[in-house]
Amino acid sequence: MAQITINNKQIDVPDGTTVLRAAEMAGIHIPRLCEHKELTPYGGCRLCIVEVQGVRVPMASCTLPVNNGMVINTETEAIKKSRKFILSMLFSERNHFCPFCQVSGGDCELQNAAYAEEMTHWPIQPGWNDFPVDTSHPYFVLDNNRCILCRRCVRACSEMAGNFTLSVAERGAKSMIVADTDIPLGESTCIKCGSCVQVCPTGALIDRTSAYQGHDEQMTEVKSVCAGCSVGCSIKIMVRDNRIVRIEGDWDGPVNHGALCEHGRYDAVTESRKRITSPMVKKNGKLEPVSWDEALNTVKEKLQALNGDKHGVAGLASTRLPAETLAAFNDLFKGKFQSDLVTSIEEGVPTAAVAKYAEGHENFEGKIDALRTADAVMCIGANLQTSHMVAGFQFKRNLTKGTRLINIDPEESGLDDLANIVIKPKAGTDLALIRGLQAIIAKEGLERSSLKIKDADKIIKNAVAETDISLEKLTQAARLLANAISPVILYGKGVTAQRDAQIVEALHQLAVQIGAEDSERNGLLSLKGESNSQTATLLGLDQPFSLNGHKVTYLAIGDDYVSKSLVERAVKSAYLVVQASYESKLTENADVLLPVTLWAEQEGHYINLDGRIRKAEKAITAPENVRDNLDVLTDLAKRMNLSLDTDWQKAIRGRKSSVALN
Ligand SMILES: Nc1nc2c(c(=O)[nH]1)N[C@H]1C(S)=C(S)[C@@H](COP(=O)(O)OP(=O)(O)OC[C@H]3O[C@@H](n4cnc5c(=O)[nH]c(N)nc54)[C@H](O)[C@@H]3O)O[C@H]1N2
Ligand SMILES: Nc1nc2c(c(=O)[nH]1)N[C@H]1C(S)=C(S)[C@@H](COP(=O)(O)OP(=O)(O)OC[C@H]3O[C@@H](n4cnc5c(=O)[nH]c(N)nc54)[C@H](O)[C@@H]3O)O[C@H]1N2
Ligand code: SF4
Ligand code: SF4
Ligand code: SF4
Ligand SMILES: [Mo]
Repeated sequence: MAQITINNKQIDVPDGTTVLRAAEMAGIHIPRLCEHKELTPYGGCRLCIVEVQGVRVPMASCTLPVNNGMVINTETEAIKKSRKFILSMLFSERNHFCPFCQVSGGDCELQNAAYAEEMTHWPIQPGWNDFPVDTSHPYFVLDNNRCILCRRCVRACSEMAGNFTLSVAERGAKSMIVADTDIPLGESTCIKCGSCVQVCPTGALIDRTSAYQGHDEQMTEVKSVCAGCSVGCSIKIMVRDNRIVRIEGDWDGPVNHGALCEHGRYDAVTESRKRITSPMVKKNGKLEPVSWDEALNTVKEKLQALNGDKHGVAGLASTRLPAETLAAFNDLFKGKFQSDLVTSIEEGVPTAAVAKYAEGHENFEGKIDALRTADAVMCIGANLQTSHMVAGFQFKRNLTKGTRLINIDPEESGLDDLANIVIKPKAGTDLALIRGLQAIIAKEGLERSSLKIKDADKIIKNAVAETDISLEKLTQAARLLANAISPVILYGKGVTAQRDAQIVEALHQLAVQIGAEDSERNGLLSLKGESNSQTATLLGLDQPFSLNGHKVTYLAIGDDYVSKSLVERAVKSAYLVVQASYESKLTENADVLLPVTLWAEQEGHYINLDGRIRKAEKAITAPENVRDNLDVLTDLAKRMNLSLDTDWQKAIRGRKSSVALN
């Protein structure tokens, strides 16, 4: 600990704390522009200068570590004067003609900093040089004329997204933010996560969809959870006039720490599917708008006519629906109707094998956080460049700092370019491969915990033969893993789609063997697909969807996308009830269509891939005549004199979880 004095206030702070952070702990705000709590301090804008007793020149507090006995002043006349001068310089370097800027009037940190110093004009004549404006990106515009070269965007791109697209070209006053080797952003390696836009303190990075749609103070901020995938990033939904204007990453999010991927940030604001706005019933081969009463009574009669036949109704629900809805759905069709086919849109592909193994090994999986400190990551059957991207960010950002990556995927994958070792085994040979790695580690004497493997040579030979990967390459991978201090094993659909709990067991054994799992941390993680896959699996909604003479099919699709293969299977059904938000090939074929809320129009709980149970909030109100997903199910049940079990917390505990729930 170090004892310091800031503005006559004494405070003890841990060694290594920066003066800026120490001041914050003491409740003292130091103005800053380039500094950001999720980014490495850079000391570029100099706005955070303070006076340190015994030091002649003002010091940038964001990069200055505390010293025991340090005496600091942040508000002396000299400091205030310097701050104004620094701001004047920043304003004069480029074009900051605020009236033309979309962030002017409340959302610009540069402008706000000037107002805080009671500045009303720029004492220095502004420069008139023209800098390039890059409009090639689908989601944002980069206007270098408004850039203050704080490099937050550059750091966000590398430290948050792990993408290293942005950098600074040229020097001094000519410096410019560029993508890759100074190519248009729209043609660059940018993965469109928008992190750079979120951190830009000025109007240099302009969000195309939300620009000029209102200032932050005119919007309601709803903290929620992204329903885009099983990572479960924390978000802030910015709403104005019942419209989602923008989605931002929540800096307090326990999984994402502010980062989002393209889907989480932009899908909701660029949605182009057509909403269903009225209940419909097929009459003479044509869907006709009807009242809710008529639609639900039609379904009720159809269901009651089944007379308890186990092949009567088949149910399928989206894994994007909240836990409350999934539990009610499960209780209605499995509990009350005793149907033999009640499942989810994912059919347990990402989760069933994991859940099966969990029956004997509850909570064997770890937390996403392990990725942030991993020095080696083995990625098997998961493409983090296209799916679960924010999970990928957590280690991609460290690949330039020594973290090593092994990518195991029979197909070309975006991760190959980033990996230290690329293994392309024959598809479906993962079990042999993992056992081979185990045997090599044992044979080389590198085990942290012995698996007591017999016949190692035979297993290794088999691995080489089955996978078609050389012994040298397998040995390289085995050594890298076994020698790591904090390894993580990540596996996805490429593995889980094989529906083989033995592969999960082998991966778990490997994790134990290399010390990825100990009392301190657990570096074994499966990617679970959609936002509520884990909930669906805990409810037992994870069998293949294969209709077998069922008379009625009830599809609670919500706002999910519908795959071709699902449509092909569903349209064969004798009678189709579709509960959905958007029109699709599936709704075209419905006999009854029930229009329902989408994720932001309803509230409810989600369990992400590492077992966090969190509530997504209602941010906007659904159009008239569109009803809540859960409401529709409860109303339907009520019409049949059934009362649904709403205790979802209890229902999900009917099965052992692969990951601790909290
Ligand atoms: N941005 C975005 N994110 C998503 C989704 C999305 O649509 N968009 N979808 C979500 C959903 S529903 C899911 S299920 C997940 C899927 O996310 P992941 O679990 O990461 O699955 P995939 O992206 O399909 O990647 C699987 C990889 O496994 C490889 N593979 C195929 N066969 C084998 C094999 O036999 N062995 C091995 N080792 N690998 C194999 C494939 O080539 C592919 O690269 O992503 C979720 N996240
Ligand atoms: N045999 C087998 N069955 C499976 C699976 C499997 O791997 N093998 N996977 C299971 C899983 S995990 C899932 S999630 C399901 C569905 O998994 P898939 O069958 O892989 O479905 P997708 O093709 O990803 O998505 C469905 C449709 O939605 C569209 N779509 C997806 N994302 C977007 C988007 O962001 N914008 C727009 N405009 N369109 C989008 C796609 O173009 C596609 O036509 O199938 C499940 N069933
Ligand atoms: S959107 Fe993401 S990947 Fe693209 S430049 Fe910005 S931070 Fe980098
Ligand atoms: S574009 Fe924005 S975030 Fe990037 S350096 Fe310029 S002002 Fe800073
Ligand atoms: S990684 Fe998944 S949860 Fe996170 S923002 Fe992207 S889609 Fe949403
Ligand atoms: Mo999925």
